[in-house]
Amino acid sequence: MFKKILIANRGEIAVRVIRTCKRLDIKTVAIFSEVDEKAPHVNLADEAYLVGGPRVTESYLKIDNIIEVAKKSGAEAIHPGYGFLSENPLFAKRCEAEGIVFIGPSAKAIASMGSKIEARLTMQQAGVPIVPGVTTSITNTEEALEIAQKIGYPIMLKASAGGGGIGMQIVKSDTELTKAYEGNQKRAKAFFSNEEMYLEKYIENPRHIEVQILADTYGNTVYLGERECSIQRRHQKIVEEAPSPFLDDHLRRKMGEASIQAAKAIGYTNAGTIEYLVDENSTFYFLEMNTRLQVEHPVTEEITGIDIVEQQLRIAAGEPLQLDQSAIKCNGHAIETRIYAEDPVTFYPSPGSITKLSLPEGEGIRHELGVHGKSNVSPFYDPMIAKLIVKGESRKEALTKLESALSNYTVEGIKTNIPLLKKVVAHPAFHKGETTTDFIDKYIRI
Ligand code: MV4
Repeated sequence: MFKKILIANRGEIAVRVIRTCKRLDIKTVAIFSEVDEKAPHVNLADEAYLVGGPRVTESYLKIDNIIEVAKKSGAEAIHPGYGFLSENPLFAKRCEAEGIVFIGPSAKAIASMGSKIEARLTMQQAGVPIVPGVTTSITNTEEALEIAQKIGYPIMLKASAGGGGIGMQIVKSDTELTKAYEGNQKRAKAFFSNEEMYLEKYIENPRHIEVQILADTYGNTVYLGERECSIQRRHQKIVEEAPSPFLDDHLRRKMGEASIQAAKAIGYTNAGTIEYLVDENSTFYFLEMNTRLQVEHPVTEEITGIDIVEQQLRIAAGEPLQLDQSAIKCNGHAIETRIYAEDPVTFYPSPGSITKLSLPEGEGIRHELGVHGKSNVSPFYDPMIAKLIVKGESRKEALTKLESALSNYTVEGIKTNIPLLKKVVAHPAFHKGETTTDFIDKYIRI
C-alpha cells in the first residue's frame, strides 16, 4: 500500500479521501489556492502546499504545479477526487510519465468514455443497450434530418465531447432541427473545442439510475448495486438514494451485469459508474460512463458497507479485489442530499461567510463537509458545501430520519438550498418513490 498520497482537490471530497487515508495509515498531501488557506482539507492533511491563485485554472487545474508538489513531497500517488483533473486523460498520462500512480483508470479508458460517440459504439459492440440513434458523428443538417426522420421525433441532439447536460438539445420536428443544428454545433465548438454531434431518440421523463463498479488490474470486476439520481435541477443532482425504489432484483442483476460488460469492454480499472436512463417500461439504456469517484458514492457505501475510496487505493496499489460478486450484499436504504450555498428559489450561488454551523447527529446520520463554522464560501468554486447522508433499515425509516435531520441542520450567514431539500423530501410523490428527472419542475417549482 502507498505510504503517502497527494489529493488534487478541495472541499468535502478532499476531506473524504483524507479520512480513509488516516484509517489506512497513509500520509496525505493537500494542495490549496490562495483563498483556501484556512479550508478544512488543508488543516486535516499531514502536509499542505499552495499551488496558485484563486481561479481553478491557476491552482486546482495547474498540472505542472501539482506534479511539482507531488515530487517535492514524495507522494507516490495522486487521488484526483471528482471534477477538476479527475477525467482528464492528459493528467493521467502525465502522472504515469512522472512515475506517479494516478488513482483512477488508464488515460485510454478515460479518453474512450470522454467521446460520447465512441462510448456508444463501444457499448453497442459489447452488448450493452444504448439509446436508439447513431454511433458516428453527423456532418451536416441534411444528414441530421434524414436520420432524425428514421429515429422518429422527439430526438436529442448532443455534443460528442459533452455530457452532464451541456451541449444537448431536445428537438421535436424538422423545422426545430434545422434551427437547432448550427447553434448547437457552435456551442459544442465553444465549450469543448470539438464540434462533433450525434442524435439519439429522446426518452421522455426517464429515471436516471447508475451502477457503481469496481475493477482491479487482474480482470476482476464487480458491481455494488445502483443509485437512483433522478432528482436534479439544471443537470445537477440534489438527492440520491440506494437502492433505487424502482428496480427489482431481476432488473438490478441485468443492469449490474451489463455494467460489468461495459467496464470489461474498455479494460477499465478502479471505481467507475455507468449511467443509464430507465423508461416506464423498465427498458434501460446506456447514457455515459463516469470514470471517477462520484459525489453520491456514500449511499452505496452505506448499504454495502464497502469503503469505495479504500478500494480505489488498493486497486491503484496493485492489490487484487478481495470481494467477489456473491459476497456483496446490499442492506437497508440510504439517501443523500447535497447542501448548496445557493438561493433556494433562483438556484443562484450565495457565496459569503458562514457565521454558524450546527449539524444533526445520531445513528444513521453521516456528514461529508467541506466547510467549518467560520468558512468563507468562495465564488470561485462549486457552491456545494456539504452532503447529508442518512441510512435506515427501510426507505421509510431513512426518510423519517432525513426529514428530522434536515430540520435540525443550521447554516447561518449564507443562503442554502435546505428549504428546497425539505420540500422535496416531504413531498408525497417522493415518499411514493416517484422520482423521475422532471420531479423539481413537476412538483416543486409550480
Ligand atoms: C437524455 C435524456 C433523454 N433522452 N438523452 C441529461 C444529462 C446527461 N447526462 C444526459 N441527459 C439526458 N439525456 C436521451 N436520449 C434525458 C436527459 C436528462 C437527464 C438525465 C439524467 C438526469 C437528469 C436529466 C434531466 C433532464 C434530462
